[in-house]
Amino acid sequence: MGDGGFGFMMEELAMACQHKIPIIVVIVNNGYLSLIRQNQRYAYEYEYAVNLHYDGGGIDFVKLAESFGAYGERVTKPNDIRSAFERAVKCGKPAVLDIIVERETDCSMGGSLDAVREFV
Ligand SMILES: Cc1ncc(C[n+]2csc(CCOP(=O)(O)OP(=O)(O)O)c2C)c(N)n1
Ligand SMILES: [Mg+2]
Repeated sequence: MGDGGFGFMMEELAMACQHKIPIIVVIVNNGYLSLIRQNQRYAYEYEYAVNLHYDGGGIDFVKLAESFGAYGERVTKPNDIRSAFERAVKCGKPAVLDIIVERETDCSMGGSLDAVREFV
């Protein structure tokens, strides 16, 4: 899920820890509410209240995971994703992989299926 989306429901991680349910949360972390950022930029030509880095310092999802009693790991290189995922599987408890991605890559989007715009 996105970093913003994880913020909407991160308390569920505490529930998973309490009940020892070894889910793995993979965060695609661009430091933005990017769907909203894109919509603002392309539909309204402004950008407002969508930056989750808070003046350069983002939420530390690894520490957050650890504070709940879960396993946490940050990944910054694509080649490290597989081994991080293997460690998350092996740890036997709820885990969060905080995968850092490019901040302003645009995704396909549109107001209807036949009006989806691709950003290459
Ligand atoms: C509870 C809730 N609040 C607001 C929204 C509106 N919303 C849809 S996508 C989005 C941004 C999500 O950001 P992120 O999860 O970081 O994904 P990104 O687009 O950056 O990949 C928001 C706020 C929502 N879907 N659900
Ligand atoms: Mg995001």
